Amino acid sequence: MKTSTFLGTLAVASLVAGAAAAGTLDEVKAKGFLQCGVSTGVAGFAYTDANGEWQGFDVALCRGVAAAIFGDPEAVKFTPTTGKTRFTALASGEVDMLARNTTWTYSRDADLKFTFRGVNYYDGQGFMVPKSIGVKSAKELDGATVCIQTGTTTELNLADYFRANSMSYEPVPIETNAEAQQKYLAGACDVYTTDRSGLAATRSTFETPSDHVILPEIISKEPLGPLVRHGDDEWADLVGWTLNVLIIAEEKGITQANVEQMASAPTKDPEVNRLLGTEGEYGAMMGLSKDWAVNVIKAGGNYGEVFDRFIGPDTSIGLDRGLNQLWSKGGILYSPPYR
Ligand SMILES: N[C@@H](CCC(=O)N[C@@H](CS)C(=O)NCC(=O)O)C(=O)O
Repeated sequence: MKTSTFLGTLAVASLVAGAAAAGTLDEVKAKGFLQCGVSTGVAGFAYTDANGEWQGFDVALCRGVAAAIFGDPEAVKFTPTTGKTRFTALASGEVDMLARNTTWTYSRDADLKFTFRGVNYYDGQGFMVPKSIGVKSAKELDGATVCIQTGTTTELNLADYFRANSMSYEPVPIETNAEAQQKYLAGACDVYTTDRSGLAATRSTFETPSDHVILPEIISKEPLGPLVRHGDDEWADLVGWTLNVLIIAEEKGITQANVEQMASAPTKDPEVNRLLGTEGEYGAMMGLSKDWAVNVIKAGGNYGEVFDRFIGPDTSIGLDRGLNQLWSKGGILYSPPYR
């Protein structure tokens, strides 16, 4: 009896080990597409275009991972998630990864059991108010009604900030950015608070963006990045290195336009050669093709190109690179070496 229970346990253990060995990459390959969790909609970051296609800075990361695996940035389906639903969607396996302005925090690692493998946007929390109310600083917000998305770090930082400054506020809880926008414009709250990138994105969709000001205070660190479930390091590697490829490509001047030409023969830069597969067998280490990084860069260009296309100074969102500039140009964007 004991022996058979023991053997039974062993069988289950080996089944589980087998399933774990199959891993997310094999599952994704088997179904033929990546299932990527994004937000329900934030201009520039994740939105559907006139053709109903998902686009944006976060969406580009999903497309990069799809390109890494399948050589095809279209081999991805998107699941819109709110601040609240995103973590259950990932934990339950409904999505293979999240790329959705999600802040890397201790408890999301240690308690929720997720793995963040990099930051695609260094952000911080801010406040937006209608210019007409004449507020110049967050310190003047005592007693304000504040639109705030539930299930976010935003909620927690807001409470900390008001308490630290001995101020009170009345929260107006909302589920999605669209709802926040609608409530804020209807005057249901005096203030909208979220990541500053989200404020810029939301303001860009207003009829008269200049009627609204983003206050100077940045009350938190919000390192936003892609995440996966704990327990599949190979999958975490793949997602993390897809982001790293985009960063290294910018460092090395590899662009969507020149990547094929640069990959056609070895260059004088050994790291470029390793990255583009003209030297070594680096793709195989992750179960990918030799030219996987070429496909990632071909999908939407390097980090800087993706930034400029969707959220940069020449877009309606108008974000500066700031901290998200390469480390070699005064920012903190930095990838470990590809070797
Ligand atoms: N970075 C914060 C906040 C993330 C968040 O949910 N921000 C809102 C405001 S921009 C958002 O993305 N909304 C998208 C949506 O409602 O779908 C977190 O990880 O908790």
